[in-house]
Amino acid sequence: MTRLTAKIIENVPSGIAHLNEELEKKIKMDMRNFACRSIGVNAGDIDFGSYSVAIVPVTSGEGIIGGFSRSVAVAVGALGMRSFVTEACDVTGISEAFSSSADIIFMADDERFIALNTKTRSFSDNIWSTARGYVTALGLAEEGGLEGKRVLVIGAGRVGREAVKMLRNEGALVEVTDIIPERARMLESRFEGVRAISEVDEAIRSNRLILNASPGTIPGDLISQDAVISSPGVPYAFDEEGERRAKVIIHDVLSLGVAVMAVASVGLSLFDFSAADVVADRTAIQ
Ligand code: PYL
Repeated sequence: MTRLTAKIIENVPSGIAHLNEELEKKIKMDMRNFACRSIGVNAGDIDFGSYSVAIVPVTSGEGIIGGFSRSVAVAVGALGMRSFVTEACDVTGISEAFSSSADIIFMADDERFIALNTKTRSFSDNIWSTARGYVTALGLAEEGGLEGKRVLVIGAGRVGREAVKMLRNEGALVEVTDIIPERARMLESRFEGVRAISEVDEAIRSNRLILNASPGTIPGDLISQDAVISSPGVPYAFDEEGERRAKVIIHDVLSLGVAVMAVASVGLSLFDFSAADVVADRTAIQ
C-alpha cells in the first residue's frame, strides 16, 4: 500500500464537502450512508453524535505524516461523530484518548491503521475497510450490481487481495493482474472464479468494470467506453482521456476508507471481519 505523504493528503480536509457531493452524484448517497451500506448497517441505528473519536498521531517508523491525523479527524467528523486529535503522540496520546473517554481511537503506524473501540474491544482495519468500501462503491455505481459480471482488479497487494475475496463473495468473475505476476497467480490458485492476467493493457481494454488498487497510472486510451471504475489506488491513476471515456471513476486518497473504518468500529457490523485475516495475509507474497 502506498505510504501517504503530506502533499497527497493536503486537500482532504477542504475536500470533504466536495467528496460528499461527488458521492451523491456517482452512487446516489453521501459518505455516511455509503460507509453504513458498505458494512451492512442502517445509518439510523447509529447515534453518530454520541461517539467521541480520538485520533492519536504515531511517531514510529517513518514518523508523522503532516496533516494525516487532522484529515482523519475531519473525515470522521463529516459522519457526525465528535472527533479530535490528541495533543500528545504515541502512548501518551493513547492515555490522553482514554482519559478523554474516547469511544473509538484511530491510530496508524507504517504497517497498520486501525480504529479501536474502547468499549467493545473490537477494531476495524484500514485495509479491510478500504477494500470493502471500494467494492461496495463499484457495485453501487454499476447498474444491477456485480453478480455474474467480470471485474478486473489491478494490483494484488493487501487492498487488492481483500477486494478479490469480497468481489467473489458478491458473485463477480474476477480477473486480477499485478506487476509481480506471482501475486496474481497466488490468488487464482486460492480462489474459485479468479483468473490471473499477465497482459495488463489487454485486460484493461477488455474490462468495463475495474477496481484499481495499484499505485500506477492508467493511460486513458486503454479505458473502455462507459467503464465503471472504483479506484482506491494512490496516487490518482487517470488522465483526461480516461475521465472522458469512463462512465464513472470513484477515487479519494483517505476519507472513504476512514469512513468505513469508523462505522465498522462501532461494532454493529454484520460482517465478521477478522482483522487477523488481513494481518495473516501479510505473510502472502508482498
Ligand atoms: C493508512 C494509509 C492509507 C495508504 N497508506 C497508508 C499509510 O500511509 N500508512 C502510514 C500512516 C502513518 C501515519 C503516521 C501518523 O501521522 O500518525 N504514523
